[in-house]
Amino acid sequence: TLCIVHQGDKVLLGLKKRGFGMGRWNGFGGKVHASESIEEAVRRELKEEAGIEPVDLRPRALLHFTIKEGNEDLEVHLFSASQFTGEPAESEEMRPQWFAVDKIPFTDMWPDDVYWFPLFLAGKSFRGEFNFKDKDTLINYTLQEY
Ligand code: 8WT
Repeated sequence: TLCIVHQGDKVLLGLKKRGFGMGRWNGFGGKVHASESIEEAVRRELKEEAGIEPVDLRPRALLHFTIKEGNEDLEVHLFSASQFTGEPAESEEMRPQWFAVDKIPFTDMWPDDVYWFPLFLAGKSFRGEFNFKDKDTLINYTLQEY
């Protein structure tokens, strides 16, 4: 799961402090546990990583990632929220920070983000497929709005 909180011209991202994607700004999310639904996982991760609870969670995209080296294959359910309760707070995993939509730090994000963020910010729903050689090298991608 992945959740991006946006309010007007601001987007809340977190700097991943450890593990997969360390050093990159990203939405909040993680793996779905066996005992929970996808939406429950989004809520849990947002609370754990950013200390907030979404009010208007909305499914926005399905993103399929492969990374050739390491045999990664990830199906990511992307959600958005614009309202939340609580105050964004740093966790062991993430350092939250607001960014203006015209100052999103794409060079310090996953290489796929620059392609789908514009659709996301335009309020669209979409499906994306991104194939990487390694975690820094995007080979090809497709994006389909719906
Ligand atoms: C992304 C979160 C990701 N891209 N944009 C990601 N956000 C395996 S490639 C990839 N996780 N993983």
